[in-house]
Amino acid sequence: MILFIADLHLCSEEPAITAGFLRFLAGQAREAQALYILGDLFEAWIGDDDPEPLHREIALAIKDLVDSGVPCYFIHGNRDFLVGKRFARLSGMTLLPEEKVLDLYGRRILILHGDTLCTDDAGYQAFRRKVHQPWLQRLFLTLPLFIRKRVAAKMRAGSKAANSSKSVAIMDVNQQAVIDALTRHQVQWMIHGHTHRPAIHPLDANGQQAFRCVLGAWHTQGSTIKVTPEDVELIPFDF
Ligand code: LP5
Ligand code: MN
Repeated sequence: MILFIADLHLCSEEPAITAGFLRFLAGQAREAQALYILGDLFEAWIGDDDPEPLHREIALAIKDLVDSGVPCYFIHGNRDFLVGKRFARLSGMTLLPEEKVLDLYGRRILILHGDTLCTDDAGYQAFRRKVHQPWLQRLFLTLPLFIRKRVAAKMRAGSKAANSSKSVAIMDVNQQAVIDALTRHQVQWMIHGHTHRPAIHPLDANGQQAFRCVLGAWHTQGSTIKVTPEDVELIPFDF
């Protein structure tokens, strides 16, 4: 059994979510053969050198899971795309590229955060191209922490303001982008997060039955996708 989660948005202001994640790591995750975290584990990430105690607590809890024999993999989200090698080493997680195909019990599954599928959101895609430039990220990471915190807060405020005037449809995935991704990787399954609209959507991709599985965000409940030899299940659970 393989587990997938995304969009926990951990931060020190939401201790109930952190507690729920720590229970998940010490409990149901121990039964898994692997755990995949598909982005936005953290509410915002401004560099591995941020001394925020929560980050160390989370890293050590993940490390404990990895040391117990459950490998843990991470794909960056749009909030924590700056998670780097230092945090990966501390937590024992393996960082994956933004799209990865897994072969699980004979089922090929594309995994990704999901933001790249939201191609109708031109404003976001332009923003993403900018902040994904390696030179800009390197420059950002050289800034003093208090300045990085201010920039991140400005971005979060800008994002909230922009989202309030965007339609629900614009902020969901674009159907053609989904089909293109399935076609590019020659798969009939994908698992992603980001949209916070948990569901398993059957769809037709080039005349073939395909499935798009969307993880839920962790607000008042946890959300996980469980892949077994028989099934792919979306499971909400209490903290
Ligand atoms: O995150 P969420 O759910 O609010 O909305 C996302 C998209 N927004 C983002 C922006 C993030 O929230 C910001 C995270 C910052 C953390 C790390 C800082 C590291 C900086 C590194 C620099 C190299 O991802 C949102 C989508 C939505 O998902 C749904 O898909 O719509 O996209 C936007 O809101 C983008 C806007 O359209 C334009 C962005 C305005 C940002 C203003 C920038 C001001 C910068 C000032 C800097 C001095
Ligand atoms: Mn996201």
